[in-house]
Amino acid sequence: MSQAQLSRYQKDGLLSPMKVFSEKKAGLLRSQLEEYESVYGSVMKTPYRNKPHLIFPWVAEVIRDSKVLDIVESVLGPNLLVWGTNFFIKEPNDGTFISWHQDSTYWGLSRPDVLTIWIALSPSRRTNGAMKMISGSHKLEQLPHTDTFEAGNLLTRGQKIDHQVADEDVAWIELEPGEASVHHVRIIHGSEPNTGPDRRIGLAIRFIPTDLTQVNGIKDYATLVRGHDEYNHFEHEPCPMVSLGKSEIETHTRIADESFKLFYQGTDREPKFGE
Ligand SMILES: O=C(O)CCC(=O)C(=O)O
Repeated sequence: MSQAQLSRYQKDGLLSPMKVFSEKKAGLLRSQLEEYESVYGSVMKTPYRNKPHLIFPWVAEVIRDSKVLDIVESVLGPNLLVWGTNFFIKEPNDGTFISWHQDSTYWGLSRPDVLTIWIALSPSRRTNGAMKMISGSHKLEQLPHTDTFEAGNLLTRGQKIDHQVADEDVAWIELEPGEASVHHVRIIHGSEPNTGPDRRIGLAIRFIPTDLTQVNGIKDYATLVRGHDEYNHFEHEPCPMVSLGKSEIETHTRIADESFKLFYQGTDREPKFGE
C-alpha cells in the first residue's frame, strides 16, 4: 500500500477498489466454491459460510496470499492473525441484504485495530447488492445497535445502527472479480438485495494484530498468517489439508461453534444454520 493509500484509509476508513487477483484467478476461486455446491447439491450455507478457511484449502491459500497480506501489513504491522472469514453470497432476487452496522459491535476484540479485506468473486455492483459504506464513519465511537433478527438479513442478529444515514453520505463499493475493498471494523456499512441476473459472491477476511485480546470471556481462535505471535492470546487454528476432511470438519465445528457463541452472546437465539 502506498503512503497516499494509507493516508486515505486512515481518513476514510476504507479503500476500494484494490486489485488483489486477476479475473482468471477470481473465476477459479468461484468455480471451486461452485464445484462444492454442485457436489453438495445446494448453495453454500451456514455453517460453512463462517470460517471457510478451516475447511477448504483454497480459502486457506487466499488468506495467506502475499499480495493480500502486504496490504494488511501496511496498516496493522508485521504480525498478523486472521480472526475470521465469511462468504457473503446473495442469489439473484433472493431478497437478502445487510443492515447498516459496525462490525465491531459483537466481536469482543480489545481494540478497533481490525481490518477486513472483502474480495469479489463475482461482479459486485449497485444493481446486484454491492456494499455501501459511510466514508469517515470509522472515527465514530461504537454506536448502539438494535437486534432485529429480521428475515433476509445476513447478519447473525440482524443488528442495525440506531441512527439515520443520509443518501448523500453513501459511498458505493463497486468491484469486479479479483478486486477487493478494505474496511475498518468501525465503519458503518451494509448492502441492498441483489436484483441483478448473477450471484453476488464476496469473501471477507478479518485481520488483527497478534496483541489484541478477546474481552467477552469466550475462548477465541485465529490463524497466524504472517510474522510471529509472542502473545498467544488466541489459540492458533490448523491449516486444512483436504476439503471437508474428517479432521477438518471436526476442527471447523469445534471452532465455529465457539464463534457462534460469541455472535449470539446475551441473546436467547440459536445460530441460523442453513442460511
Ligand atoms: O457482503 C456484504 O454485503 C456485507 C459484508 C459485511 O458486512 C462485512 O464484510 O463486514
